[in-house]
Amino acid sequence: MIQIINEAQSSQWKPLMRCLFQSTPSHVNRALPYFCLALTHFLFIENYICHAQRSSRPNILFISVDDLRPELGCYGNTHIHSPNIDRLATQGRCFHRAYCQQAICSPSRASLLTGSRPDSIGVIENTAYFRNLNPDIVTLPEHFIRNGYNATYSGKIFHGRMTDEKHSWNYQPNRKGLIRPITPGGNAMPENQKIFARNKERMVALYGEASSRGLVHGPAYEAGLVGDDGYLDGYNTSVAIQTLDDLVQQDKPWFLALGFNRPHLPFHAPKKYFDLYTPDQIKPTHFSQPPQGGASMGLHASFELRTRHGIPKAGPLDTSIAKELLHAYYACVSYVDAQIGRIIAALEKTNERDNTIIVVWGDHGWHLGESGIWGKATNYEIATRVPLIIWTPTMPQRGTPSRSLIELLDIYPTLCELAHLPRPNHLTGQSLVPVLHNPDAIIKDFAMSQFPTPALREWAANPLSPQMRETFFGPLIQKVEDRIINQQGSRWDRELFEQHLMGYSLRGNRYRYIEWRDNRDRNAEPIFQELYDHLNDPHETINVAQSKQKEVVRLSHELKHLLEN
Ligand SMILES: [Ca+2]
Repeated sequence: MIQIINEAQSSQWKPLMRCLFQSTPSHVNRALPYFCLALTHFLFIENYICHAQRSSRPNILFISVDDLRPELGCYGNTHIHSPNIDRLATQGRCFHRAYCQQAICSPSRASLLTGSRPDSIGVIENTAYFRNLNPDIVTLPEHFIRNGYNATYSGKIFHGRMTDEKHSWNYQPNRKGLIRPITPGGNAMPENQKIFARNKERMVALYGEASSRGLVHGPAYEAGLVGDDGYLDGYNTSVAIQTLDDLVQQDKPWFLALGFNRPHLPFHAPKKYFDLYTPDQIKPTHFSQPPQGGASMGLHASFELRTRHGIPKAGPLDTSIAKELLHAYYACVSYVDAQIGRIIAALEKTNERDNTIIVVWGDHGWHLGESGIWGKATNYEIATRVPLIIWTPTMPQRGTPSRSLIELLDIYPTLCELAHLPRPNHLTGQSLVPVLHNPDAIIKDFAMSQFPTPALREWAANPLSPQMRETFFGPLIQKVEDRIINQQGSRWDRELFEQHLMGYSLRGNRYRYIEWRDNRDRNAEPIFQELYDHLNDPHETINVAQSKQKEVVRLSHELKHLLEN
């Protein structure tokens, strides 16, 4: 086809060139209409070639949301205002049993974007950079670049500064004319900026270097008297929209990633999103106790939240703070939902939606008081289950959700198959295309997640640092450690529990099985086992491992098999 067009193009050009280079003024007058006609044909054919190149491969709009649990309208939570995500779910495939591979930002994102398990790439905590550990690994956007795409991002896709600029992105976002909001410490309101500055001064004076390990923050939430672009998520959406308008003018298909920072702490959003909720109608969870007989190292002490101004540094949160935090989290969800509405509307305006695949995913869940804690970083359902919605231009049975167990690392091979790209050999996941074709399809029996000693390694493992024991968190860290020693007795060994203990969590159809292992010896007996029966106990309130040994043996065998393959 391209060859025929090139020949056609060339035959159009020959008389035109003769006119331009061999003509006198009178010839020019006579040739002018012919010139215009040829030019029009040329532009049409050029446009056709560009469009043909672009439309032979679908574009990808890849939307990530930080710390978003599947508490959305499309997951049956009618108290949440998420109309844009809900609409996409009714038009596409909403995955009701999607799980992250580790419930913390960097390992979850690195796993999804490399299509590998956290163990395989060596990224099991926030500070490890997958690229340093795996210099030649090909990431998802990098694979698209290698196959002729422009790939670019706005906002948080990889974690922190580990953005893999050299390999994963090849196109500059268009920020022209847009003003990045100035929000010291993430705060838009002057009074909260002052609290942040005072807190910083105080922490540095009290703890010196240790204060830089996450102790300096303003309030946990803020209802900002600003517009959408008064916080980064709105601004990043505006950047993505401008960039999209550029991308559609190029002669390559595109991979545009837009990453939202909310509802990650601090729960800051424009006030209009707080106003969508009535405080009196917000209900804290009924399941605020740790699971009976659960692993003492499986739950942390909500360190990350407690670093925020106004949150108690120890003990349970009272109901009024719990309700305020829930309100603010919900406001952040609605704020992000509105931005997702903006980018999808912008895509529709470009007339490219019919050739674009849309993916919306959250990197992990979040305990909003469930099991008595606030934060991510556990192996339980509430932290590992994530929202995932995929929309394609041609999928059947739109709006019918899937109940197949799936893992975030399945996204990479899915997008390869949808875009007709070869599947890189290093990928661990399975393509979700069978589920996109048929919502009843089941592609796997288990979703696996992992987390090393959450009690000590939440909040970027800061509780492990010796300086942290000198801060106001010292007594809380000691309490957490005492709780582990109390349950584990002679199995307590500081080096093991701080550095080598890994909790592996298998979510099957009925059960969640968690096995705590010494990762130095794959053949050693498990240190502790947990089993939760979702048929009778969907909120994981009782560890039934002791009374269901047959299931424990079966699932331990399945886990061993998965770890060996
Ligand atoms: Ca996150």
